[in-house]
Amino acid sequence: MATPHRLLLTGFEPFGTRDTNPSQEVVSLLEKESFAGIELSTRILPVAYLPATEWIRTQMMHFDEVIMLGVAWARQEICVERVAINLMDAAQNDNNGFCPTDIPIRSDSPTAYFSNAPIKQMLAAIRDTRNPCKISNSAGTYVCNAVYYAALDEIANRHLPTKAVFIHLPSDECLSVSSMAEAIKAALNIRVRSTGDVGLSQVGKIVIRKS
Ligand code: PCA
Repeated sequence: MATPHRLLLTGFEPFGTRDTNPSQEVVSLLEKESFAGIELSTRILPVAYLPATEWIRTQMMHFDEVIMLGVAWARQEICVERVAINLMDAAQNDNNGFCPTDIPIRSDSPTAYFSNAPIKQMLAAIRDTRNPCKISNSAGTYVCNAVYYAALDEIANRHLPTKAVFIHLPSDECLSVSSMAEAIKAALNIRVRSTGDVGLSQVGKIVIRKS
């Protein structure tokens, strides 16, 4: 029997003035389902820079693929994030009361990482579910970006085969949670294999050179 694809799916608890988070609701819908060939693990992360980034780093070595979800309330589409940047710059406190301004996530690490997952293929799978979606080139500078960055940094530092992607969900006023769950299910069913030929890119480093 083929070894199951070990997939970690994460969402976030509510934060700020909201008492729900669609990413948490999508994770709780999907964790009730079973997916052929996939060993699904789920986790709801605290909206707190330090515990969330520390925890995600400890997980990278245990999974073939990691799909992280969060909400971006102002967005109207499902956004497959291309890049994570080495910056914490919060417009509001995290749930631990931490509000960093212009602080690197890890001072000796690269400026940014590209996702090492086949984001265009994931986007196509989501588009096939007829939900609004796009590639986004900024995951922001709040906790979602920090978790994404920590995941890719850990993969790069340890030379892990794990594939990681972050997907921002829109407000549930734009799209129902069940539609979002259908879309994420489609992305998850791609089952990105580290040994397969679907990966379009390796973990990339962007180096800003001073001229
Ligand atoms: N969205 C926030 C953090 C948690 C979440 O769901 C963000 O975009 O950073």
